[in-house]
Amino acid sequence: MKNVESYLKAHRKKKGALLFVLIDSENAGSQSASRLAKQVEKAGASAILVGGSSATDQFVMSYTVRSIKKSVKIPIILFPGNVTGIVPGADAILFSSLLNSDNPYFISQAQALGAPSVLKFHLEPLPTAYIIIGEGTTVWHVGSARTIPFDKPNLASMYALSAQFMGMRFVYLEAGSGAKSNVRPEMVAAVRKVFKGFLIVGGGIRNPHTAGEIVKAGADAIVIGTYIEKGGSFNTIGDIVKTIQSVRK
Ligand code: 1GP
Repeated sequence: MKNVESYLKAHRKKKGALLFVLIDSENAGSQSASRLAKQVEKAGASAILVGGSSATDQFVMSYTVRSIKKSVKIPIILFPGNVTGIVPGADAILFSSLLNSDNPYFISQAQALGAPSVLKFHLEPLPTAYIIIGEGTTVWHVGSARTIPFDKPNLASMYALSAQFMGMRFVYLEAGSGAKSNVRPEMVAAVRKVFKGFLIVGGGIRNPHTAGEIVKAGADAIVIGTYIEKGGSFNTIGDIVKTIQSVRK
């Protein structure tokens, strides 16, 4: 797909809010990944993210991307946890800087190392401020996050405003895969107040109610991974899509 950013913005406008589904190539075999992608596309997902902070096997990831690509029309967006998350065959990449990391590697060094591959593989870079909320998750550990407590919306909004000033067009508020708590709507609302770009929220979202509250607070897209990975129902995914679309319309 050409111009994923325009596609996302147009769909967001048309549908109200979008669901992205995260497929961790390390946990899903490529066969089941493509089956899963087909089912979530049918349930109304607008994009598939492939990656995660513990998905480090490039061969498996590349194979997974290619097999998903054959099964769905919605864009495949890489969601790399490191330079090893950059593989050919996807449509775009969340070209992210982990703004609240204590390790400069995750803020700008991995990006410099990975940029030539993004160019070589013709991946559309979506400039993303990645902000980690809460602690105890894999991404929190791997990314050396100076984490933002769930009850400090102001801190998140400061980072989001800096992202806005630095010209980033996407912000991703991340509670972490399988997080016990999701990012609170109050924090989403605080970020929405200052950030004009495309706002993604993920981590620990498992039901239509939570998804709806997060979208009502201002998210443009929510991300769901663990719920589906653990065999969650596709009917619930359909309900989540319906809920988030109706909230914003
Ligand atoms: C993780 O935000 C995504 O990077 C999705 O989180 O796996 O908890 O749905 P879950």
